[in-house]
Amino acid sequence: MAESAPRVGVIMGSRSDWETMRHADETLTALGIAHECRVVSAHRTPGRLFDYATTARGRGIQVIIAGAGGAAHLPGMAASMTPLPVLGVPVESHALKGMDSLLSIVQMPGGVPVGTLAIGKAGAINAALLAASILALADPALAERLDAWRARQTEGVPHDPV
Ligand code: RP5
Repeated sequence: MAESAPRVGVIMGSRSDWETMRHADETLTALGIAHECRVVSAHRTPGRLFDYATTARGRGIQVIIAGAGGAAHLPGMAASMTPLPVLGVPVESHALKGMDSLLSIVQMPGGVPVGTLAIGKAGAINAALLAASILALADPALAERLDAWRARQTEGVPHDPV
């Protein structure tokens, strides 16, 4: 089930985003999807962002998950430099609870899409699941693993509240 070359690139603006973005990493791992995780800051390492976004497709990356907080330009700038689907995760900021991150990521101009997820952990998990859904369109084995993951989730919901 394990894959080798990364198909999903998980990038984040800072190590401080890892506590959120590790949930994308863990979900991709649970689904057996080869991926890589990198710190790439739109503001502090613009050259690294350029290199990452412009070479991702050629390296075999098929979906990019980008998480950032505050003035969260990473997903949009990545999307501006690659035709790959980019899924944006707004990281919860201290000052504005992630509303700044959300609005920075979601309000893209027509022509450069970013699929924006929920703020925080739920967004990171769902970005990984959405990446899995995209890849599963052309990967029947992954589609089966995703179906099984969803079935386990459904079975794990208790009937009783306590
Ligand atoms: C953004 O600024 C990062 O994505 C992070 O969410 C936020 C704060 O970064 P640090 O100051 O914690 O490195 O670029």
